[in-house]
Amino acid sequence: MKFFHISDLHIGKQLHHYNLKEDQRYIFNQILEHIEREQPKAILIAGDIYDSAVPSAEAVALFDEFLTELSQIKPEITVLIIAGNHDSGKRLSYASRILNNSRVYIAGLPPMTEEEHIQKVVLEDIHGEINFYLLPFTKPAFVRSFQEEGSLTYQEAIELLLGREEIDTTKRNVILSHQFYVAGGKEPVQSESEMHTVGGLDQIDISVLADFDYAALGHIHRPQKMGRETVRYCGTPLQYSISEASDKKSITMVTFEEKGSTPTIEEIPLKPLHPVRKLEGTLHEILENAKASQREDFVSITLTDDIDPYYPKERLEELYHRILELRIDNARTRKILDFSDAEPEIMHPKEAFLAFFTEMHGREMTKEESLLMDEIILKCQEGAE
Ligand SMILES: [Mn+2]
Repeated sequence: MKFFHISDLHIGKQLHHYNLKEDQRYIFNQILEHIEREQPKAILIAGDIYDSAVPSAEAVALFDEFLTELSQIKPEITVLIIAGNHDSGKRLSYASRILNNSRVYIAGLPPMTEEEHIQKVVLEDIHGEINFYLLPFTKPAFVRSFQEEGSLTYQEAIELLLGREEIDTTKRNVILSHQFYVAGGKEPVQSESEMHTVGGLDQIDISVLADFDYAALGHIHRPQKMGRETVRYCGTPLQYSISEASDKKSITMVTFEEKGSTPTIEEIPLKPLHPVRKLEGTLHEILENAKASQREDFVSITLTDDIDPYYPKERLEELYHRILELRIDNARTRKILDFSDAEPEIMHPKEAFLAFFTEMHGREMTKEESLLMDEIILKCQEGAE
């Protein structure tokens, strides 16, 4: 059986104030094309469907569009969805029982009462059944009702929930989970667009997943295996921060044969509409090397000119239409950073401007310029009164 593993769609997310709707639609269409080509039996979406617990109408419409198109191109596909830490489990599972009729299974919240269990979806192939366990993002507080006294760690909460299930290890078992997993104390490689608790309290060792032949993880935005090949974060479908500029995004495709055999795992590359790039150099170098083909890309530019260039943003904007940030890294900005802890000093406006002018131009003001500045400051002060 072949299935796709994706996660952390973060529909509705903005990248430095840029709306990513078109970028997200573009990437969903690519995922749909790969589904048509590869014909997986299921698609697993391991949490963080939306970027916020209360997604915008636009975000909900975009996910609806994706599911609708999916059901048109491949009506028999099974869609397995869990909530992530960014989602509201309750909202996400709205109408989930009706959706089961369309083979869409959504687990918003983990079991919270004695009667409830982790949602299990059984699919079949020529080798028999595969059990898919849908474990949404879980906080220790969610499972409080199972615990008489004392508080649980994240690790204990997940152990408790998995311990309540009778997992038939003679069959193939797959889990969808959205947590911060570590492998023997080794943390996953992270990026700036994730969010987890400080101090590592949310860490869970992958040993809790020992009964599963494959763990489809969400939460960490870089694709990577955790410990063994079959415990994997698939990563986001798009670059969601500048720190992900060199990341290659992909769909993780898993093909299972009989129980006990190693599944085949492939990463199908996804190509963004507007890649995120980091550029560094003097203004002249960057203007000189700008490629027309990258004009629409998201760029983070670091200028290294010794003397701060004049109106750099305006000049760069002629060649790059989506500038995420513009930084200046030279002796002056480094000097400012070095002293950034010091108490700010309040200077006379003229004095402050003189210092600024000298830094910008690398020379003192002429007598004429200085007199002109006196006049300007006087006018400003009169105007303020
Ligand atoms: Mn996420």
